[in-house]
Amino acid sequence: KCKEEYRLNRENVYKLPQDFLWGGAVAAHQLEGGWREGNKGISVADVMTNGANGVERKITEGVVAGEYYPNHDAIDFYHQYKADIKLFTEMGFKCFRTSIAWTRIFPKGDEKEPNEEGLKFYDDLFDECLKYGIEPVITLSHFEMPYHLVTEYGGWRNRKLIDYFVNFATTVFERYKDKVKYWMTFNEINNQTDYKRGFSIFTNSGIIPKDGENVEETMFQAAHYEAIASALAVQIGHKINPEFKIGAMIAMVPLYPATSDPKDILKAQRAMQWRYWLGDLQVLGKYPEWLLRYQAEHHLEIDRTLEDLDVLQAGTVDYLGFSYYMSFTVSAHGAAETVFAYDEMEDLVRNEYLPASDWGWQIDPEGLRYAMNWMNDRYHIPQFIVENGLGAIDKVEEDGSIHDEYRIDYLKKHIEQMKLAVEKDGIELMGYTPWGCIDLVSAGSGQMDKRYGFIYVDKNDKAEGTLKRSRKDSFYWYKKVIESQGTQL
Ligand code: BGP
Repeated sequence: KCKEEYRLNRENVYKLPQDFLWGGAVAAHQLEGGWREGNKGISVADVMTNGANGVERKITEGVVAGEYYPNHDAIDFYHQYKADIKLFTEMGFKCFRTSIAWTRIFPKGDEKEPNEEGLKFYDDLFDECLKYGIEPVITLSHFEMPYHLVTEYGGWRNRKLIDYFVNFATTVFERYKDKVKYWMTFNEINNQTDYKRGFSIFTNSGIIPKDGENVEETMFQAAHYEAIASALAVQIGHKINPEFKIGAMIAMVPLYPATSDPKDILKAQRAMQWRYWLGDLQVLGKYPEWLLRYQAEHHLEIDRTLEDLDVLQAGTVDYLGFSYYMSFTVSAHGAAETVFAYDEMEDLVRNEYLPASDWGWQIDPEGLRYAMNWMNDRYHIPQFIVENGLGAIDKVEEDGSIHDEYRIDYLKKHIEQMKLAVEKDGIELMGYTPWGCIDLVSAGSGQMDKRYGFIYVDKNDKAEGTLKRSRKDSFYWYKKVIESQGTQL
């Protein structure tokens, strides 16, 4: 049957489908603001330290008086979303990816009854999108879990979190079942495999390491519970509306061997396995063999029941959402020049063939095609590029214009490779939503200066600015790209 469908749809297989989801992506805590409005509770993102100048961000014990947290008011999307969606419409968006702030629905995370004001906000937001024919694409958990779940339960190291997440997921699936079709469970769920950089484990799992704790074991435990919660949500979602498409969301950064030395090749292969086993849990519904052996060898005690393994099998995702910004290169001979303070297992080196952004992210459009093929060979399910883009400092000219040709160049080259992956390699791709389609607070730094948008927002790191929105050159460019179905780049 599958073959038959493939043959019948052949005409569409090798080009972007007519209903291709062009759009843009954001996350609630990075643009909404209104952090205490509508009975919203405090999320981990609301109490994170600043990460300017490469300092690692941490979850603090509450809000420090006198500190400024840009995400508390962010770009005020909470109040200005109607005008912003109008701008998205002007660009021709077919979809809009955002997240539901868990703390708007369950302010502390462990309540039984949801907060009606929060539910109403997203009703209005989705209605506004649908009014213009824009499909909402919704992430359930995007680095913004309730802070109370961290202080009271220790974050995702606690099995109880599964119930709280499932309650949250069920509530919003029920409420928006006729408004939202595309969902993702956890944003960049695999970031935490890089647990030695604390930021990823704080944001993904709300884990504040305790003295003497085996953080690796905690990471495996938290990730396991998240995978179970995700699998349960997939099953429940499909019951609530069989039309739902519920995806995984992984951070895709391909890891290349530095040379053809077989030692480099093995090291890069291992690094890929290490970063993507959470994809295996969500797409294949099972643990890879090497990981089970690794955990046993290191005497890591993971609470993992046979029933859990059945849940994983029964709750595999419909598609694979992923972010793509850059590639990494790995050497078995030690990192001569370290690119990031990173898990030493990966020993990253600079790739001499690739330029880098101002933040040191190595720009690699062909890596996108490579990554899509790698994932397709492994998973054979539809893909969705839900983040891609260039973070840069933009300059506003005297007449108010913003000439961001560097951003256009970045996106153009990535779209070219995305099209080759579809047209030449036959990969089924659902859509493309560049990150931060409107300027917002950076997740890595917690600041405004690293901008991704087609739409400029007048606000700086010191909270100065009018919040006025203006169209960058990339705005007009992307509008044409969508209009021409990606043929005019
Ligand atoms: C991804 C996150 C986003 C986003 C993006 C850019 O990891 O899913 O939330 O912020 O990266 O990162 P940054 O904001 O650090 O430039």
